[in-house]
Amino acid sequence: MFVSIIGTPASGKTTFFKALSGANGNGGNNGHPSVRIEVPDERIDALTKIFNPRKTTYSRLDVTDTVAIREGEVKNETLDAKSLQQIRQSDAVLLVLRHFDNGHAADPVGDFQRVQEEFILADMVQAEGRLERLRKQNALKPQPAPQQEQALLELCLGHLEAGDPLATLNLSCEDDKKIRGFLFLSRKPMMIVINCVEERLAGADTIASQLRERLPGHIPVVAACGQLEAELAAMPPEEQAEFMSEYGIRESLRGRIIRMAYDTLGLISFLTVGEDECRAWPVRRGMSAQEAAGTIHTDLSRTFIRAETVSYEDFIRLDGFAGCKKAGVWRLEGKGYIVQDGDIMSIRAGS
Ligand SMILES: Nc1nc2c(ncn2[C@@H]2O[C@H](COP(=O)(O)OP(=O)(O)OP(=O)(O)O)[C@@H](O)[C@H]2O)c(=O)[nH]1
Ligand SMILES: [Mg+2]
Repeated sequence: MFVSIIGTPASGKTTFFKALSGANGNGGNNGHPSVRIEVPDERIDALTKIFNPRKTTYSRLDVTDTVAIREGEVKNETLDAKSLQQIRQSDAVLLVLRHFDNGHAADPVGDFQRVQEEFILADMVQAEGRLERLRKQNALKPQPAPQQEQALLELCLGHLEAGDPLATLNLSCEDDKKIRGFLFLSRKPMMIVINCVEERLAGADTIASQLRERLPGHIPVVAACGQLEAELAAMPPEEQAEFMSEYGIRESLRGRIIRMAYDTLGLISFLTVGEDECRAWPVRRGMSAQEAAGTIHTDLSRTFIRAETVSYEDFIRLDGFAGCKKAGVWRLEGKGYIVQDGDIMSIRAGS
């Protein structure tokens, strides 16, 4: 899963990136604007103690810093096509809104609206370009699939022209899949961080509720002080607790963002265990056992027979697989089984 940090110039994107990557802390970024964060998971910690595997692997979230979206940039797509492309390719975006003065007064709500407008404009350009080709093609030689695509894009364009982001357009699952290929910006799952100076942190709730009134659908909003969080992330772990209590930070930003990202992306984790490896695998909620097997290895999806399944809670409560079998909670699930968060699975596959 791939999250891009975006925002207006000097809003604190790189500062938050450092807070998330632990700047000097884990040496993760080394000046590279992309970092892989491990998702803490107490279940994996506990299973590692039980199985003592050669390797422990947590779920990971890839976070990438971007250069600013500057006025005009997105519209004519001349200046920074690269960063635009990066946003298009990401699974979700984390929008940083500046709520500290830096010569220009802070206007987080206005900034949100400007970013949203730029996304809508860029999507209009994209939809119009494709529609132009489709209309010509359909006028010459009408065929069902391109005609359906034209109708769908016209629906999208109408929505955009009314000033609404595509995130608020209700589509059938099938149509949703079809338009994913266009990588529309205004349909990307979004999370928001209001970047406050310390003394504004307490008042940030007002901004958050003003924003929520303008937000389409469910966009989570949190407030944080980027500078404090970046300092915190760069500290040795033994100093972090004291710093956090001194500044009233209850949970590190990294933990909050990871939870928000899981929520926004609709992710859950299933687990695999053994002497070789204990591992958490992130999958989308609603995924079938067969699809989930494919995230381990594409071949496993093709050759899938059954998934040996037990919930983490049962596994702990009943003291392992033997206890689960005895209690009748150890299951052999078929292809269509919908994977649940915390399922411990072992895939039986043919050749
Ligand atoms: N007062 C205050 N300043 C901050 C905070 N976060 C970032 N800054 C300052 O704002 C400036 C820009 O921060 P960056 O993190 O580089 O912002 P950016 O969005 O990455 O900037 P560009 O990549 O140039 O668009 C720096 O001088 C930071 O020190 C904050 O929470 N409070
Ligand atoms: Mg930057």
